[in-house]
Amino acid sequence: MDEKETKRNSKFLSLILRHQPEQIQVALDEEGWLEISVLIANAKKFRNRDLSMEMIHQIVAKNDKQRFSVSPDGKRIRANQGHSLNSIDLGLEPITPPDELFHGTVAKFLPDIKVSGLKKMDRNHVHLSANLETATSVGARRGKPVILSIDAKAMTSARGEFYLSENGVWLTNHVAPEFIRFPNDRH
Ligand code: HQG
Repeated sequence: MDEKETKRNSKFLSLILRHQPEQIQVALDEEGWLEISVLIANAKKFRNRDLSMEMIHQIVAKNDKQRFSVSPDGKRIRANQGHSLNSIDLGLEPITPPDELFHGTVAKFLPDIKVSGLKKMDRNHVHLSANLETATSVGARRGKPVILSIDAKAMTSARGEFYLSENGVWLTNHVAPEFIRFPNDRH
């Protein structure tokens, strides 16, 4: 698989494992797992896409953001985060976050975020990161990045819960505006 094909297949796995498994007539289990053999067979049958066990293991191992995991027995695969299917519960336990987390977005969303906070939008969680670089590249997907700082410590004290995905993305259900510091806020 060359780099282009790897990327194309990785996007296909994201589509099936996060958003639309029905595209190849499969269902994920409640924690998001799918049998790799079924994935390969149905990708061929319904999309005429040639995947192999080796290619899938290569994508899982090399993926730039470690988006996927293979089960300990090597038979199943799931996306580590980013789902829009609300039937999926990754089974993550709440964990104490660093005092400060970051979220990268763009200016046009700020008026809404100032009023209603950070919402999950089409995904199952709000995605946050522990470092500025990641937040900057997440925001840059949509234009000039604007970085919001999240007072995770205060949110935790207020009983907010955080989860850490297998690939290091911090997840929560909602961030209320009072826990967000906007770039032009005085401090
Ligand atoms: C914004 C990628 C208006 C939010 C990335 C974001 C990440 C609001 C957009 C992962 C809002 C949702 C997630 C509100 C939030 N009003 N806009 N109240 N609250 N927003 O893609 O965090 O490559 O669902 O700021 O790297 O951008 O897919 O979330 O701009 O890790 O693996 O609504 O997706 O990872 O967009 O990105 P998204 P995100 P992958």
